[in-house]
Amino acid sequence: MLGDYVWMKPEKKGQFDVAIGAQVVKIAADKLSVVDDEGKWQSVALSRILKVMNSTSIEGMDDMISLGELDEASILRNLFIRYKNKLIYTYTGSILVAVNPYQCLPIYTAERIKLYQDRNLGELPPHIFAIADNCYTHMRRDGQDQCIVISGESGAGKTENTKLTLQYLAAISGRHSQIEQQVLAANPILEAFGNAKTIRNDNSSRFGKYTEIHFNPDGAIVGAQIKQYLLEKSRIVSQANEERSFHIFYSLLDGLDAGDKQRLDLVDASSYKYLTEGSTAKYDGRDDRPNFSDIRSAMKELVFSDSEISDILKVLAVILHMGNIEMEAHTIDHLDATQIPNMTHVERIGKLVDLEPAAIVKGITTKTIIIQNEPTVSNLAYRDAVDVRDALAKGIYARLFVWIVGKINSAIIQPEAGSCSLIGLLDIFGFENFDHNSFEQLCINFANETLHQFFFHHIFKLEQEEYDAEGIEWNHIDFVDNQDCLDLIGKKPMNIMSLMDEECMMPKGTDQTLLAKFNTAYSKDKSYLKPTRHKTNSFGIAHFAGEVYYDVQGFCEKNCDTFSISLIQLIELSGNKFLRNLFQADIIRISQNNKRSPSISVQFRTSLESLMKTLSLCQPFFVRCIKPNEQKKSMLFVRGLCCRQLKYLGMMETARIRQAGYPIRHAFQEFVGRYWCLSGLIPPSKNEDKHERARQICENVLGSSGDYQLGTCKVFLKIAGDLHLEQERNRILRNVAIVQRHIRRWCQ
Ligand code: AD9
Ligand code: MG
Repeated sequence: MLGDYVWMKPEKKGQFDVAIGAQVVKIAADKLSVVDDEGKWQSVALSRILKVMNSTSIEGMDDMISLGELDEASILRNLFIRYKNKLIYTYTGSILVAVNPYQCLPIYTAERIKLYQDRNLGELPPHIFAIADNCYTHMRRDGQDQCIVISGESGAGKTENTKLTLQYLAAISGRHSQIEQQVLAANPILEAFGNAKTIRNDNSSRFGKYTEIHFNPDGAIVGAQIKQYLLEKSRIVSQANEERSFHIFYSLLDGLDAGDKQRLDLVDASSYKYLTEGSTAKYDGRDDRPNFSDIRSAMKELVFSDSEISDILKVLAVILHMGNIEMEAHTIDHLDATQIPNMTHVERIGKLVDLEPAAIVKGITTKTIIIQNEPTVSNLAYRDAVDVRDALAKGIYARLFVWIVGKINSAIIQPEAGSCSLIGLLDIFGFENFDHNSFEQLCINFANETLHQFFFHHIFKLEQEEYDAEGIEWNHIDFVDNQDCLDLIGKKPMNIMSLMDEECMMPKGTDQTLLAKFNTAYSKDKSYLKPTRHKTNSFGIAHFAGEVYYDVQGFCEKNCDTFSISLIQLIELSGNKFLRNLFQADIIRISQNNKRSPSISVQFRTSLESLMKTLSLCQPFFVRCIKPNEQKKSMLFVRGLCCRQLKYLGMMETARIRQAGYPIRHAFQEFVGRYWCLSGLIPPSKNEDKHERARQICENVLGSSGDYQLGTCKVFLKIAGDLHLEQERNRILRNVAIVQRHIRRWCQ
């Protein structure tokens, strides 16, 4: 009918296959004119119209669960309609979906914080504050630890929502204590050292973070703990075009006063090779200078001593000078070697951390190996020397980052954490599938598979609870989760990660021999994809979020992460205690003749296992962040992009699990309003028992088909049941129209 909203098949084949909403504006014999959700006028054949839109989908709902039709199209449209109205938050039960607005909305004020305090979920419009408040209330009421798992792809808004949650918790538990200020002060430090500008996000977190906030029995914040995961240290030595290194370097160079700068022999960011690979030292929207004083004050708040701050600055300066050491290839006795023609930067490093320049040169241009208990020194070829220099810079920064997190933790830890309850906030990298994927993506995607399973089991449980609340009997549906994929990567014996570790131990292990082993070991594994003609050096994995191919180049080196003995020996020679301290564990390991530290994949798996154990003891809340466009623009919602994210964030699983049970649900009132004509010719009266009328309608039309069940508030329908009801309704309306036409003709 004119003015009706309908679902339409996508315009072209090959487009992402999700129906779009449209309003009918003109009706002709075999065509309809419609305006689709994107505002496009179209003249469409009737065959493109799928069905009339459920009333709940037209204006959108606060909670997806209240949508009468819960499928991919309606989930996507609901978010779109709300986003257009600047409603960026939407519930799916207690799961919060947050679409990045890319603009400051006036929804985070002190008044809003007050408004959301002590309110039930769903009482007020969806909001991150409501989730934070619910967590807090549950924790205080039940004494149970809570966690909020915030996920989404780069730039989707994880870190912003984490910060908002933290601010909310600090405000409502507010004692304005020093510890509260310290917990809040941790963030600017972590962002300075762990965040960077990337193509996807100007303030991208290059590490995963789990923050536990501890509360005493009165509900006041008494401490916190931060765990970090997998810092992207390769960023120290190279950045893609339009990207930067970690913010701290630019803040430091912009914010240091002239005296300090001179003491560290530093000049502008544009002079450092390690800072200019991406050709974007400056960019709109970021002022590095005031940022530096904020970082310093935050460090003071977290009791970093003056000498520690000074040592941190020295170490950062060392890294910058290191990148500027120029090297040249040459030969000694017909063998490849490397020389350093200009010693300026080497000398500067020597001065900063009290090292002999000659020792530095030896450390990065030669290699010491032990042959028959005798150390033997050989020269490194140019490329290898550059790699050693870069490894040293990366190794120093990675250890500095770990030290900083440890320092923050020592200031904010609650010594008697046992007597407290806690809320954990997980802000961790989303699923990644780039044109080129490597070892890091494998680790990140493994973490995402693990978290997906955790989420999946949770929504399954929620669905079960809805059926229980409505008194609906349903056979427990068999649902395949992603266990196979988890097994392949890191769980079953001889998994991908354990084969990688094995290869690290082999004297002749290479990336190629590793790939060959994978191909043999997993030839029959459905989740494993062999190299293709175009990707001969890669293997693929069928992840829950799609297939990803990983290039094995560099896998062994990245996984073993060995820091050469020569470099550790070089650090040992430094007169700077702070630097030596950063490498303490390595120095002890070498002195105990234990050459290997646990591989990166072992470390990552261990910390992931411990995280999952922690999360499983908490009541979880989930926040799924969506990036609506790639251009960081406000009010632009790209349907295909959002749909892809909804899929891999598992939001469509809610629909899938529903489809396996009773996917279509109507409140009795609404159901009777639409289908009353299927139970006689008398329209329902205001006070009539709608439950009884709904029962009559279902019995009349669906009989004992098993395509429906009546709950306490809703009718639950299978697709077939819904279709049958619609067909019957259409048939009756057609008949009524025919009768009306006859009557009109007879009256004329
Ligand atoms: V990454 O994986 O760390 O690269 P995140 O953390 O998911 O990513 P982030 O929270 O940093 O993304 O958000 C990216 C940018 O989007 C922010 O810098 C803000 O400019 C913008 N943003 C995100 N959420 C909001 C919001 N609720 N209100 C306003 C927002 N702006
Ligand atoms: Mg982030």
